[in-house]
Amino acid sequence: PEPSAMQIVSSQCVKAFVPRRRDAHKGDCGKVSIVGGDYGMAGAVRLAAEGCLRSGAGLVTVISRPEHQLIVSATRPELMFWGCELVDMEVYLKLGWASALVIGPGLGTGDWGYNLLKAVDLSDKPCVIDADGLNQLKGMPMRRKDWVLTPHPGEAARLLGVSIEEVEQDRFKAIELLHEEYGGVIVLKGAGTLIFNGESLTVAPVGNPGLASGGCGDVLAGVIGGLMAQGYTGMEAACLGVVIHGEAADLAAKSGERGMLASDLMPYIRQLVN
Ligand code: NPW
Ligand code: AMP
Ligand code: MG
Repeated sequence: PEPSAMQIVSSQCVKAFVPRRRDAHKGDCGKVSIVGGDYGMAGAVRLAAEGCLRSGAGLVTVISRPEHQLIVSATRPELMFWGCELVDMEVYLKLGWASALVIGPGLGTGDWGYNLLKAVDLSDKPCVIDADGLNQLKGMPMRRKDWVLTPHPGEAARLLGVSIEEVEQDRFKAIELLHEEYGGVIVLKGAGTLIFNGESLTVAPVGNPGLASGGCGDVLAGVIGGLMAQGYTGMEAACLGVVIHGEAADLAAKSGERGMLASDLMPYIRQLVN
């Protein structure tokens, strides 16, 4: 894409939100299944799921290791939970129930995560692929129009088989190559996040170094998935999601960038989608 044709999204676009319909019910505000959280990374899927709820999704189910039920349900009882040891029919039912899927936060790079990613692909639902979902994607013959991939420069480098420095030296080239290879909408994260769907290239000059802490990217994946489930296209959800996430960080940074946590974004995400 030509950098000169780049559009800029900022806080203006979050004003696009209209109030919920007065007769809305949870079933028509979007259902999302969020898949991830291998051993040691329950927090990633838990944060993505709360980001998703705070973006306005009506119902959110976490699919994770059975051992993670207590921590997820006890710390956010609004979430539903399905413990997955092996990918069986129940997992396909939980994926089929959703209007959009998010896979990757804390998914891990082992067989458990690989099999879940294959199940998400078979389910044929609009989806967000983040974190270890992207690491697992490398080498899989998958390419879709209706997915949003959210790599940070490290994940982008792995997907392209180049160094992080090469990605950062020419982020426009990197996002173009990622789109060529994988299709859909690519969100190349980092200061000045780029978003590209093969036609239009957008930059989001939002957010701040307070976001440079574990879990912030997981929240973004949940927000984008929540917006897709509420009817936004992948490109709309990616642009809106990145702006909401970055603006939330800018509001949270009023108490300081250093020491900001992914959880600190939640109340501001809610504020920005209303
Ligand atoms: P370097 O060499 O350190 O400078 P990984 P991860 C690079 C889960 N999490 N600009 C960075 O470079 C995730 O969801 C769980 C440039 C490094 O090489 C994943 O499933 C949490 N370089 C899993 O952990 C909270 C950048 O990328 C590499 C960059 C692994 O994800 C944390 C790091 O990436 C985490 O979210 C930038 N802007 N950003 C939990 N609470 O459960 C990154 N890099 O190896 O894919 O590790 O991103 O931590
Ligand atoms: P992850 O590396 O997956 O946890 O994602 C980190 C999130 O924080 C992404 O949305 C990045 O774009 C954002 N982020 C990290 N550092 C900065 C920064 N210095 N300025 C703006 N956004 C950032
Ligand atoms: Mg991440």
